[in-house]
Amino acid sequence: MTVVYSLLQQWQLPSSKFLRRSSKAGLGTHINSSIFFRKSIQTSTYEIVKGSYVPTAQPKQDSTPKEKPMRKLENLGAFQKLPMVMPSVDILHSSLRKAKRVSPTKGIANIAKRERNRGAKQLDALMKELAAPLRGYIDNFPKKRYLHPYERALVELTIGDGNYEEVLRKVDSLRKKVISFGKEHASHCAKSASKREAEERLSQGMSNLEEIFSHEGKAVDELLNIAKTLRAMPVVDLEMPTLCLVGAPNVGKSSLVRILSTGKPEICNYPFTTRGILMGHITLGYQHFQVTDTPGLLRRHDEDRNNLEKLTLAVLSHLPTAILYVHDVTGECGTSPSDQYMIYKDVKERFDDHPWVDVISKSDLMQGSPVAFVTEEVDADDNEMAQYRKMGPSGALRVSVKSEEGINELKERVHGLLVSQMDRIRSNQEKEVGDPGFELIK
Ligand SMILES: Nc1nc2c(ncn2[C@@H]2O[C@H](COP(=O)(O)OP(=O)(O)OP(=O)(O)O)[C@@H](O)[C@H]2O)c(=O)[nH]1
Ligand SMILES: [Mg+2]
Repeated sequence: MTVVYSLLQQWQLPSSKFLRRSSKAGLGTHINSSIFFRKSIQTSTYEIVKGSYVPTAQPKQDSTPKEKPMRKLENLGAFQKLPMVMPSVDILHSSLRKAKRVSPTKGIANIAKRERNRGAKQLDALMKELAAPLRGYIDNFPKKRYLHPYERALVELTIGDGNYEEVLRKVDSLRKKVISFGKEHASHCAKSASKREAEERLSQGMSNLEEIFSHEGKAVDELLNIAKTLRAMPVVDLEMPTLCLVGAPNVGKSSLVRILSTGKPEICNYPFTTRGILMGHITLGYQHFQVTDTPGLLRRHDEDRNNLEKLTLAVLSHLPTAILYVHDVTGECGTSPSDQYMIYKDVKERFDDHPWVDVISKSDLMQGSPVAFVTEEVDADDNEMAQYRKMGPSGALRVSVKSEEGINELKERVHGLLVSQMDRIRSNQEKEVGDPGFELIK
């Protein structure tokens, strides 16, 4: 199985660019001192007034992260670009460590003034160190609506409908809370009347921010797990022909994936062994192809389908795949041939434009007398179904992974199918190049 983890991305703190700020001239003994702030505290809205660190009125800025301009994502791969999320406890400890290292502005002789200056600066720093990574996540996790439809379906079906947005919303609400409480505590501390009061207010502010972050930081940990899950999704290359195995549960799809490709999915004699989209590869000569194994489909309406079945339909709907449809007419899989026929008709009708090959699996079990479902009630008038029950759809190839019957021929057919898929991809690309999508002004 190819599962690509993006290990290269780094969790990004704001760059360590320094910003030079001048203290307000003409006030106190330290009038000409210059203060260097790290970028993470560069937007500080404080100034030195009579030796104290005091918040100033600033033009109000909307601190809500701006939504990035709409981008049309026609390619897959958004999950490999997700930012690395730090565990909330690590963000908290590193922020506390950095904030405690912030020293008071040089040149303040008065002890009380120095202490409140230190307290306000440390609280300000803690607030910004805690909020900066959260803002990075909000900005860099893509909005669901800008994802490729296939990746959007993966988010909905694997993370749970609405959960992705909900977790990002909780992270943003934590960020806003940290900023609001941080500002309040820093301002409170800057107004302390004595050294002792400044120390107490600093300690109170620190514990309050720490408590908020410890309590609500689990949203960050949830985001970390979401990113892990999404990054572990198989990587699909839209330009490489892809064979997709489809059929009812337990018909032998994964067994064929193992024989045809590098994919090594789990095989068991119960339905829904395959619980996600798995990817294998086939190399024939110099040509490379992808193979996806999918969860089985049952005979039922779309609104009753489980998320595993929906994943299969998402692959067929959003990826340009060739279909290898697997039928088990022995009924050994647990789904009757009549039900398989109905599922097949439905899928065939919906995805008829995909290159397609039908195989009847488990041919070794068909050697003797027909195994199962001979007593199954059949509508005598439905000849097509009667035919299907005996030998599957017309033109289907009989194969067995046990006796290896038909496997070589299957490989040849699959190769032919994938080469025709490759031609389709190329001709689509040529059409796109020929049609730039805008009119040239002569
Ligand atoms: N006799 C026989 N059994 C087979 C053959 N192919 C698969 N099986 C068995 O059928 C059962 C199901 O095989 P899988 O490959 O897991 O089927 P699947 O369609 O991937 O199943 P789900 O992932 O649950 O949808 C297993 O017990 C396999 O050993 C075959 O050619 N002959
Ligand atoms: Mg399977």
